Amino acid sequence: MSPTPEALAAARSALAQQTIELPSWAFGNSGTRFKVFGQAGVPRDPFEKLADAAQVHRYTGVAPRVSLHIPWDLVDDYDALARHAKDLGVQIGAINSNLFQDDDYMLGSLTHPDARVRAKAVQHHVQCVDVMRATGSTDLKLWLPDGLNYPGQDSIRARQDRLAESLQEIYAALDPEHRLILEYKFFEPAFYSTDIPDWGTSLLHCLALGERAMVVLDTGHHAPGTNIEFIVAQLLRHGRLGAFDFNSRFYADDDLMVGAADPFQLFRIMHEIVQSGALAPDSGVNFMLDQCHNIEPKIPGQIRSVMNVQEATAKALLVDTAALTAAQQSGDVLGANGVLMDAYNTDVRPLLADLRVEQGLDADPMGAFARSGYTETIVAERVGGTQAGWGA
Ligand code: LRH
Ligand code: MN
Ligand code: MN
Repeated sequence: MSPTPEALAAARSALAQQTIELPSWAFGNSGTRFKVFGQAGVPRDPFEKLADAAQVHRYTGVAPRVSLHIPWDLVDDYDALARHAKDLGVQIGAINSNLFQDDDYMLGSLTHPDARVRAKAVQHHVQCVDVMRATGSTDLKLWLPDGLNYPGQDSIRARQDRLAESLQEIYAALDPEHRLILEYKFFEPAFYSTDIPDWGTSLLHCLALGERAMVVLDTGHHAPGTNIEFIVAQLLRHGRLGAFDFNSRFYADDDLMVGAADPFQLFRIMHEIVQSGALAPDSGVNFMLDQCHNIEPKIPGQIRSVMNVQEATAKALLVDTAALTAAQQSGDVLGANGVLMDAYNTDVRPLLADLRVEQGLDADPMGAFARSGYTETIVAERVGGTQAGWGA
């Protein structure tokens, strides 16, 4: 069944309000632990990363914020960086701390048995809060690489106690308008036991911290087969879904383009979002990308990811909620599933093309960017681009 004109109009106005945040590290050279591939024209500093991110916003109209990763995006003057962002028509989004590239953190950072190492890791976040003040960012994002490789290596329970204490110190350093958003991941770099392996652990720490602590769900951070939309629904019920790190995975934390591996999963996630009213700009859910890979050109890779999020969102908005609820209430299993699949199988590309034209954008962001000549310009002008961070 095709959607009614009213349903299309409602979807269009919701889509017009959607925003997606880009990661600065998507624009630098990156790769795997085997090899970082260099690409011509990649940014040489955070200012150029913002310039590239602004291109994604220019052609999609929905990506006005850029997350920074500290110290990958270290600059002398964050006020100047924020002004530069503003001049480019974007703003600084979440500030990501980095606890995974310092020798002192080999056995842990916020959970380390040595109080001096924990204090150093806490202090790093205090510096990140200064960056937030200078840039106007409101989200401090933490991902904890801490964990154990071997049973008995440290006390699992004592590490949770140390983590709770360290997080409290960080939370206390925030300003009232700041949030702490806490990411989880079930493995890597630790292989036996990870200190924040799952949404439950992240949520428990957030609940202990206070109302401005929220969970971050990175779609690549779960065991294969995990029902991610269930987690989304549960966190939304408790008002604790702070943000997504969207990307795709086939095997591990692959960080591939969003919606490339499993567009149906992305649709199911966005269905939960739409059903809970969490798409609204004031819902508190920050739709971020954490997509960063090594073989595709960076800016078009981000444009594709943004468009894939928009397509999944559009399909979720086209679910006939009244028909779905009626089918669910009457126990019509096939009917309910059919309503959902009808929406998923709708070609929403014309709807999104119309929306772009209405907003004064090109209907085809990939084509418009390719024709703009920006790639040729940066390839000619930039020599010696930086790495995204890994292996730097
Ligand atoms: C960890 C992670 C986290 C980091 C990013 C670079 O795997 O998802 O969000 O900050 O990768
Ligand atoms: Mn992530
Ligand atoms: Mn990750």
